[in-house]
Amino acid sequence: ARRYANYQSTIWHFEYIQSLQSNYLGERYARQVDTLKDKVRVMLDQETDKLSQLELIDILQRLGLSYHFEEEIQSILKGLHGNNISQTWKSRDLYATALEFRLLRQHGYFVPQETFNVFKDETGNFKKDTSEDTLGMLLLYEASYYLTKSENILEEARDFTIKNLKKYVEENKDENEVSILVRHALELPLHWRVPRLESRWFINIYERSKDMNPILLELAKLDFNVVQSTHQQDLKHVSRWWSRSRLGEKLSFARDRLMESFLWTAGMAYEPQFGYFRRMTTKSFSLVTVIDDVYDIYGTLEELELFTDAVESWDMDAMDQLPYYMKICFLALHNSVNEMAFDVLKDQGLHIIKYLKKAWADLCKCYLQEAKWYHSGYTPRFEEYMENAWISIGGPIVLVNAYLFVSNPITQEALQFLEDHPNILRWPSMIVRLADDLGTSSDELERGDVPKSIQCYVYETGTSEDDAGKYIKFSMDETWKKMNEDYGNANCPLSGTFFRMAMNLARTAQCMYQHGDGHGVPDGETKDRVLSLLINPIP
Ligand code: F3P
Ligand code: MN
Ligand code: MN
Ligand code: MN
Ligand code: MN
Repeated sequence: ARRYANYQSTIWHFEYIQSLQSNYLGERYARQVDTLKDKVRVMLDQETDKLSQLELIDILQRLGLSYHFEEEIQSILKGLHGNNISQTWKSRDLYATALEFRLLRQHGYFVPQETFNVFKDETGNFKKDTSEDTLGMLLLYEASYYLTKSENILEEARDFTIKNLKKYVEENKDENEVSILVRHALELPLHWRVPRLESRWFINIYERSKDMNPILLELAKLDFNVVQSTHQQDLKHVSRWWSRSRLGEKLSFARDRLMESFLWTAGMAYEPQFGYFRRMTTKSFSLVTVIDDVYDIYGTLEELELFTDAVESWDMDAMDQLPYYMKICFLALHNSVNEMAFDVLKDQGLHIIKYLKKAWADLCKCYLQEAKWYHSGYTPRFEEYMENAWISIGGPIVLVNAYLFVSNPITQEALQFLEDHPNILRWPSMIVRLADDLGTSSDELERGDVPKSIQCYVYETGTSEDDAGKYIKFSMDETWKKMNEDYGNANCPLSGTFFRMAMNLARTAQCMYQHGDGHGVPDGETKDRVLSLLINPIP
């Protein structure tokens, strides 16, 4: 007897997506953006006060504008990182020190955690009076999330600031500018937030700020709307592919989640120059979602073995043995992936099918492992589960996409590096897996599925579900520390762009599953996000 999941059908239909029309497409607005950009460039150039420079960079980042000024920002930060400039501008100011620390680390410059020792007293605790500096606390809090595993000063700073900021919120229940920022920060630190979503939120806050600069605000709104219009073009493109594939109707047991898939890719890279990445990777997310349902819900174990063999061999002959629904699924995958590879072959002269098919075969093998565990009633140990589950979540496939569809030239060295499952694939994928398990496992278990991380942990240790949930969150936090550490590591053939996309994948997962199953359930929080990021321009 086959299972069904009773997933809701999609709320974003083909006709609706194709009917989207933005006023912001075209030359007129692009020229306005350019004019405003020039004005901001002058601001960056003429600002000589160090602190004001950093504040401007921070605002530009939060408004989603910094991608226009990467060179200018790099050169300012590089200048600050040089040791021989005078440090008096920040002297003993926590706010300035923490802001500089965060921006430098974010851009890959190493700053030692001991920088914050000046704010501690003889007993090694953070000084009492620092806790009265709310903005300083807030910035130290944001900085502390760049910590690596062994950085205990930052760990202490994080505990200390969380405690004091919570107290501040308790005592300031009214909505003032600072308390809104503090509450938002305590919900999730900046370092863990999805950039595009954060910008949409921050533009509104900035509009009401007493320090608001009208040029920055105007550019932020305009740029948001212009970029949104390019997202809509991507969306229309990939929705034509989805509609032609007819996967949504042919595999009626599976999730039809094109829009949600696109939201993931915009979370990973929203900048207009990554349109090709978004289009291709939305296909991959949608295919992952369908194929995952084949393995988790509809397929019999025998069918799943055949499907896995077919993907591994990448051979059309293997299709003959598959049932009709799997033929549709296999050929859709085969055609889509081959077409992506054909693009690369045309544009770069490189033959990459071997790498893509390996990534898909790895994924299917891990799906099959879970299906076998489920059908035999086996509960793995936590580590044993994770060793398979960080791949079965689809992280590696998505990140291989992130490399292939952004890089020119693609290098053999990087491809081989990625094939060996390096940590740069592992850590973000683990975070996606753990976040997904927190958001989806109760439904999955009810329906019948392999035990997920929480259940494996409960089974292995005998703790309560509650404690297991805490342990999962703790593991996510520990994984962020490892990711922070890797980010500072230079000897890797992948670019800063790739690292940022990898971290954004983890951030997007934390956001998608923040209030339950944001990928599977289309009309909750996710619908609001789609509307505010992809559909409605900022007035
Ligand atoms: C595989 C799925 C998802 C996870 C999607 C996330 C990606 C591709 C980074 C949607 F389609 O959810 P699900 O909860 O069913 O995955 P699982 O691995 O738990 O079956
Ligand atoms: Mn359907
Ligand atoms: Mn699955
Ligand atoms: Mn699933
Ligand atoms: Mn799940």
